[in-house]
Amino acid sequence: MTKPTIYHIPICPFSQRVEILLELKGLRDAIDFYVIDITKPRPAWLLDYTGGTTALPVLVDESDRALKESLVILRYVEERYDARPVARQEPFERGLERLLITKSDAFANTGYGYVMNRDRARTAKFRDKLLAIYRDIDVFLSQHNPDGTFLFDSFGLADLVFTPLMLRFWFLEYYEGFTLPEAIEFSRVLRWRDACLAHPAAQQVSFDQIVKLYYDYAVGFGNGARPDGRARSSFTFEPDWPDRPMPPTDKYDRIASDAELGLIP
Ligand code: GAZ
Repeated sequence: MTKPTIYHIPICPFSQRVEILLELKGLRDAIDFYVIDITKPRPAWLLDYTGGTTALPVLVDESDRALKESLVILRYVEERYDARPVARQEPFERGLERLLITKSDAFANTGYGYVMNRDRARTAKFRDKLLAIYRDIDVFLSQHNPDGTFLFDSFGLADLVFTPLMLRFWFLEYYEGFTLPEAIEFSRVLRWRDACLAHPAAQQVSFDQIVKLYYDYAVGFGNGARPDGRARSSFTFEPDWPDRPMPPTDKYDRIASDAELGLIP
């Protein structure tokens, strides 16, 4: 191997983080990307690299050493290819960047919990929790860069950590009718979100792609698992998503068949 390889799932928000970072550095070709089909069992050689865990992305360097966890891989890429820094350079600003990043796990878990939930009695709780996190981010951005768009003057490390998650949350718009209220308490975070989603380095996925591929999540089945009665996962590469219809939105009442989702080759 002459360059590092990242084993990934193209639709995964965690691997999109690394793609965005490389794009910002103008180094999209510095790392090879190798697609793993999440609907099939992981190959043994991959499990050897990870010590048995199955989550992706995983980076393998030229000396055959492996790193996992997207936030760790981001730091590695940032520090190894340091000609065009994306992370802040000043220690205090780095601190603020990390502080915002610490909010990303709860943000991800809440959004994914919300889309996967099929119990109507719990829907409002997920919505409120997600809104509370958005409000908290609004406060943070308002405190540290009230008049700006991103956390600092340009799209940086903390912004790019959240962007793939906010893009995935298109599934909340489609399946839950969730949008951020146009209220004063969300105005700063709305400006940030809109600019993150529109950033040229973050255009790896589209609305229809997210909605179609994540159908199984919306009916409660994550990570390539298949709902009962279905032979194929909505994450399948064949037929590819552009050739399939938009899925039904009534996720609480029923689970669509392979045929209805256009999953039959
Ligand atoms: N912490 C890791 C990182 O790299 O940052 C997480 C990586 C990860 O979860 N990767 C997923 C994976 O490879 C794909 S993206 N899964 C296959 C496997 O065998 O583990 C997120 C959720 C969630 C469900 C799914 C995902 C998700 O909550 O996007 O919450 C954040 C998976 C139920």
